[in-house]
Amino acid sequence: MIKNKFIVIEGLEGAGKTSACIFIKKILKQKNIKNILLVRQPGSTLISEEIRHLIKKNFYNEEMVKETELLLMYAARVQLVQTIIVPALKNGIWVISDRHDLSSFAYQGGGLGIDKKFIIILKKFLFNNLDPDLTIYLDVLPEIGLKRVFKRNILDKIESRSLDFFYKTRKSYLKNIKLDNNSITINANMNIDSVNKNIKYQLLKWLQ
Ligand code: T5A
Repeated sequence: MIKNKFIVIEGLEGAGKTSACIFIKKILKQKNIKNILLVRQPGSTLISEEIRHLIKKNFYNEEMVKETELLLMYAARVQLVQTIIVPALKNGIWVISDRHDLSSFAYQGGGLGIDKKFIIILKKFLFNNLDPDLTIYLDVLPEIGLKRVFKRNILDKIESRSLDFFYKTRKSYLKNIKLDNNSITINANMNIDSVNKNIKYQLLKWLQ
């Protein structure tokens, strides 16, 4: 029997991460893997969901500085990791997370320009290197991902940022994913059936 794993799905807005998490859970179930937990970041605990709300909110009379945004991401993350993810992994449960550290490197590092060294220090201090067994990066062009998100009509603070911000974020994703040997990149610009087909092929190969 395969040992339980920590799988992370990454990508820009509208890349299809949430859809992919549900699809991956279905594939794992078909492989007779029963104990699977889906989480999202920021969020998935009462406290982390409150922090998520704070992060996404537009405070019209005050700008949230980038360091505050980064620290809030990590506050939500450490709460989720310590209370849910680590106990689940210790109990043999498979964890699929919609985003993790790489999002902070891409958005707050690449997009907002916070020094990567500072994020590495935070990560090491908080998690003692809890890295995913597998990261699936859904690579989408910002215009295509945002077009999917725009269909929802209401945009949150981060979704309202410039195209330039999302290009910088994607550049950082592409740079960091190249350095990660435990990662798979999927072209997410295609229709959902083609994306799912590729995810399934790569995931089954990885599980062998
Ligand atoms: N953030 C988060 C940071 O800045 N730093 C961090 O460290 C972390 C953890 C989270 C926000 O926080 C930021 C990033 C985000 O701005 P969120 O609402 O969870 O906020 O945002 P996302 O995680 O980006 O979620 P989205 O819903 O916007 O995008 P998904 O999950 O990638 O996409 P999904 O699956 O919900 O699909 C969106 C729509 O597109 C369709 C779906 O049916 C759906 O309607 N779709 C496709 N359509 C056509 N072709 C495809 N291939 C499609 N795939 C999905």
